[in-house]
Amino acid sequence: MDRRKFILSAAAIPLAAGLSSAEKRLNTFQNYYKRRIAMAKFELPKLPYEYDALEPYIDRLTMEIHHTKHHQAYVTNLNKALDGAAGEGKSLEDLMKNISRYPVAVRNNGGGHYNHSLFWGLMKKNAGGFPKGEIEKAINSNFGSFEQFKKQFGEAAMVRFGSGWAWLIMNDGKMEITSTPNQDNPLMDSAEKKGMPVLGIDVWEHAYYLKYKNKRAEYIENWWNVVNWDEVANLYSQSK
Ligand code: MN3
Repeated sequence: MDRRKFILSAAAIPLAAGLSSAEKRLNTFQNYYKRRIAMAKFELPKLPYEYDALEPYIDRLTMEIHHTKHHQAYVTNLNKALDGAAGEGKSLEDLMKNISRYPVAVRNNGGGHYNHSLFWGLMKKNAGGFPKGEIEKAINSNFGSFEQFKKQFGEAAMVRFGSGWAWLIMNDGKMEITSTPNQDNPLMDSAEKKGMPVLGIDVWEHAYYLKYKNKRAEYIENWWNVVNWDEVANLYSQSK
C-alpha cells in the first residue's frame, strides 16, 4: 500500500462509524477523498502591501477595486465552475497546464486567479529601477539592453487588442516576450507561445482606467516604477 492510499484508508475508517449500510456503501475511500477535496476552495490572497502603496503610479481606488472586486470575482466564479466538476481539488498550475480540457468558465476565472495572484507580487512600494544580477544578464543577452527589453515589452502590451496581458516568459531556457487575450496566460496548453511567466502586466482597462482613462501607453510607462525586480529575479531563478 502506498502512502497516499494508506492515508486515505486510515482517514476513512472513523467516518464509517454510525452510518447506515447505504451510507457505508457510499463511503468508499474514493468517495471520502472526493468529498474531502470538495471542501478545498480557492481563496483571494492578501495583497502583500497597502492599497495606496503603489501611489502615485497606480492609485488606491484602482488597487482596491481590482483586488476586492475583480480578483475576488475570479476566485468566486472559479470555485463555482469547479464545484463538483472535473478539476476540483487540482492545483491552479495543474488546471492551467491542462486548460483545454476544461469549460471556458474555468479557463477565464482560473486564468484570472492565476494572473492576478502573480501580478500583485510583481509590484512593490518604492520599487522599479533596474534588474540586477542573473536576470539583468539574461535580459541584456536576450534583448541587447534593458531599454530594448522595455521597448519590446511595452509594444507587446500596447498592441494587445482589447483586454489581456503582456508577458516575459522562459521557454526552454530562452527568454521571450509574448501577450495573451482575456485571462489566458503562457502556462495554458492552449497558449500560442508557451512558457513560465516571470513578469506580466495587466492591460485590461480595469487596471488603469480610473487614473489614466484611455491612455494605456502612459499606464505602461508609469508601471515600470512599481516593478518588483526581486520577485522577477526569483521567478526567473525558479524557471531555469
Ligand atoms: Mn485585472
